[in-house]
Formats: sequence, C-alpha cells, structure tokens
Amino acid sequence: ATQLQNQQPLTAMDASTSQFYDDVLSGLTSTPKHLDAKYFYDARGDELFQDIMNCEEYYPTDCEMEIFAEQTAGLVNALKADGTPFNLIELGAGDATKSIHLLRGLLDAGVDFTYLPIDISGHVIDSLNETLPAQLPGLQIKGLQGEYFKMLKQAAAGSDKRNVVLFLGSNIGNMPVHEAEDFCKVLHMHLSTGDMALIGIDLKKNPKVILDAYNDKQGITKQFNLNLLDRINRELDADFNTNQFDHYPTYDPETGACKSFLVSLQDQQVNIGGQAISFIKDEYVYMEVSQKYTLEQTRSMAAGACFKPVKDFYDSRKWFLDTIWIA
Ligand code: AVJ
Repeated sequence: ATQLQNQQPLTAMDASTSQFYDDVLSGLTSTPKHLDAKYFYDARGDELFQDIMNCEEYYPTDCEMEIFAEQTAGLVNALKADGTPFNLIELGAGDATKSIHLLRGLLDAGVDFTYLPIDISGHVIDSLNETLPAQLPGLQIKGLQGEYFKMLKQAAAGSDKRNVVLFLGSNIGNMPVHEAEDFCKVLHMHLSTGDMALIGIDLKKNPKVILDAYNDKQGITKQFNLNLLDRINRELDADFNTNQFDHYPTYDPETGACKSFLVSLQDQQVNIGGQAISFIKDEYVYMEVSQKYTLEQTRSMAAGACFKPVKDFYDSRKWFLDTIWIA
C-alpha cells in the first residue's frame, strides 16, 4: 500500500483508536515483541472469552461461581460488617454473573448499599444499568464507564459512606506480580480506613490443570489470541495472515506465571497503517500473563499495600480464592 492510501484512516482515527495504534506499534517495535492483553476484548474477543469460560478445561469461572452461589451468606455477612450503608464498587464488572448472587443476597438481607459497576466498555455499563434493576427489584445501581481509578475516585467522591471494592475473576492475574503489588497500593490510597476489597485470585495448583485451562483442545484460546491480530487488521488497516502464527501457551510452576505467546511460522513482513513490521521465523510475540499465587503470596501482597486480610472464601477444590481485605 502507498503512504497516501494509508494516511487517510490514520488521520480519521479517534482518540481510543489512535491509542490502540500507538500501543500496537510500540509493542511490535520492541525487543522482544509484545501486545497488550487488554486489547483482546473487542466484540469478537468478548464472544471468544465467553466460549473460553464454557470450555471444559477453563476452571476459574466455575470455581468463583461456586463460591458466589454457595457461600453467599458468608460473603454478605463479611461485607455488611457493622451494618452501615456502603458503596459496592465493582472494577471490570462485565456481565456481573458472579456478583449478581452477592447483590441478591445483600438485598434479601435488607442491607443498605448502592452498586457501582465500573467498566471500560460503555456497552457493558449500559446493559447492566438496564438489565440488573429488572432482575433485582430495589437495587440501587449507578454504572460508571471509564478507567478503574478515575471512576473509583468519582464513585467515592461526594459520599461519606464506606466503600467495598470488588475485583473478581482473577483479573489481577493479568498483571505481572510487581504491577499487581503496585495496583494494590494504589487501590489502598484510594480508600479510607474501614473500606474493604474483595479480590478474586487464581491459586497455584497442579501445573497440568493450569496449562490445560489456557491450552484448550478446541483451540478457542488460540483463536482468542489470534483475534487480536484480526482486530489490528480490522481497526488499524493491517494485513496479518493469522495462518502464519501459532499459539504457544506456557505455565511455569516456580513463578506461577501462565504466559501466552504467538510465534511467527516464517520470515514475514506485516503492514500496519503504512508501517512495515518484520517478523523472523520462530520469533515470538508475548501476549498475556495470567499469574497464579499461593495464599502466602496473597498475604504479603495485602501487607505490602497496608491491607489486613479479614476472611477467605475457597471453592470446594481450593483452586480459587476470594479474599476480603480491610483498609
Ligand atoms: C479474564 C484475565 C481472568 O487470565 O484467566 C482466559 C483471560 N486468557 N484465557 C485469565 C484469559 C486466556 C482471563 N482473565
């Protein structure tokens, strides 16, 4: 493609597309190459993630669902604390299928709270604002679309109620350990004494179980990774041939890092909005980490951020932990 042809879509880019473009180019011109897993979730990526959650091998969703469905009363009790009204703020609420158990439990117990789901996707927030009040009569809900901490500030501002923050689904695992530690520190800075966090964390377990969850037999996780290349093609005027990349999932039981890579099957050049990017045969692109922790590691993460653990909830296999920390 000539430069002229490619200048058109670039100048027409909105702010979020241009951020996407900058991140993709900076990741693919780095050594080693990498892409940011937060970009997995376009409309197609959302569908593929739903399919992953329905995979036989993908256990984290089932585990956390079991906790929320079967230990609702325990969760309600721990979070309602002294019974004072609170803001229930959920970071990355998605479709709230797990939190809905908690919301129903809180309503049934007559607890005074307002649910403030935060998501980067406006579509997610619109549909929660619309569907939840119908499913849960009496629910006070105020969805907020935007960045976690920006919206958290907004949610907590102008209210002297205590705050309870939900960060479920092992989303914290998508950060490398040092970033997760920093995230907890920043979270603590946004909270006041007595505020709580309920964090869903995937635990270390038999390495085969973990690797299988990120290497499903149907190849959905592979498609989920390749979809980011397709998304770049669709949104950034690129020409990736996804057949020329393979998916390489790994799990290292020593570090607890479950990482996913795409590997170039040949020497190839890809054009992204007029920029040529070269891949050599067998070169890898680092796509995502899904970090696994021991209970002890979660304890030191809490302590490092000045949180005190108050209660732990496990699924029956003890594969997943929902832990409540108090600020
Ligand atoms: C949504 C980040 C929790 O890391 O387990 C699933 C994403 N990636 N399979 C995870 C994911 C590959 C998932 N999280």
